[in-house]
Amino acid sequence: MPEFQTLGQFIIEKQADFPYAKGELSRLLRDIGIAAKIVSREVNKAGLMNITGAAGTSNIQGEVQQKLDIYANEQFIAALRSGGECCIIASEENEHIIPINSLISKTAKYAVAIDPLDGSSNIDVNVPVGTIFSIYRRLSRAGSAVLGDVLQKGKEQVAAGYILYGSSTMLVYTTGKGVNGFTLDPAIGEFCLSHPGMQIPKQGSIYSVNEGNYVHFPQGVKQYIKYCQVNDDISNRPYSSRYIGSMVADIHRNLVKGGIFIYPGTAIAPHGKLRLVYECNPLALVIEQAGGRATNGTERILDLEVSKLHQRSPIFIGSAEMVLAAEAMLAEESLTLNRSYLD
Ligand code: AHM
Ligand code: MG
Repeated sequence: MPEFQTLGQFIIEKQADFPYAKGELSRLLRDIGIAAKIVSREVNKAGLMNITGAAGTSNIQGEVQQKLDIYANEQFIAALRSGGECCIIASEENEHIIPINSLISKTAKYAVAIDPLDGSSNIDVNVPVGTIFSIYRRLSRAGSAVLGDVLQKGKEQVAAGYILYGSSTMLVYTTGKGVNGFTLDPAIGEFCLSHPGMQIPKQGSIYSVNEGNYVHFPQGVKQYIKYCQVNDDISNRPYSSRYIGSMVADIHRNLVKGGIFIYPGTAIAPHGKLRLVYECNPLALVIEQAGGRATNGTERILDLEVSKLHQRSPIFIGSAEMVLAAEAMLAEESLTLNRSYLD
């Protein structure tokens, strides 16, 4: 008997929790796991081969595409296309949705949104990167799938997760019944259950934010950062500041150790930087399922209306009590602003 349960065995076992399931979601998760292994192999070769650096193109956000962004995008699309369970893909790297028009996918039930390689500007310097994925049940009934199939509120996700290409490669996912983490054992080429039933501590002592943007932050965020830095034995402050600049890695660390990740809106970029459909929503589902909290400062991320594929949202995500404290300071800021209008 192997010491660890593999991802494949785990998925099949969990399928029994859904008595009417026909195995489509299980197969879709398996397809994502296969693409993850291929991308992991390539990421681990970065530096040895001519696969790092910019590809000479930009994506719809105007961001420089790295060669590995394009490679990861192709691998996930190919795996989802050939798997037959996905009818449409939305990717950070593609301006428009990618309908999958094969005979089998016409009846496929699931829509997938992905950020194939998040934080890829870090790849040249050997810093962890990740893949983020989000799965919805298809809403359209017949013919080709449509944009509305992926533009659903985050709370409608049937599964979501991420792959972290770090010191080891991990796949962490939820189907709405808790969060489980798997580590890739390179010797056998399998993801093995290493972190069952992940729970984020209610209170942590790490805050993650790009403080270089401090001057542009709303007053409430500035106040929360100052609060994190104040000496207080009872609440174990000052907290540690940890910011990798790879959202998956920052959120994974905070999930394991307890902490808050913040990417706020600013006067220059009121909606922040991170994308709702394939970055904020999937990570919000994972963190909520692990007992944490994710908001845009005032509203739950998973309840936000989605109107555009590449829509951005501010995000405050992590240990529930830390997110609540940050929200309270933002609320105080808007109260003060309202009062000054009335004066
Ligand atoms: P990307 O999707 O282009 O890789 O950008 C997303 C990344 C996140 O992983 C990370 O949290 C953030 O950008 C860092 O942005 P910044 O450099 O502004 O702090
Ligand atoms: Mg990204």
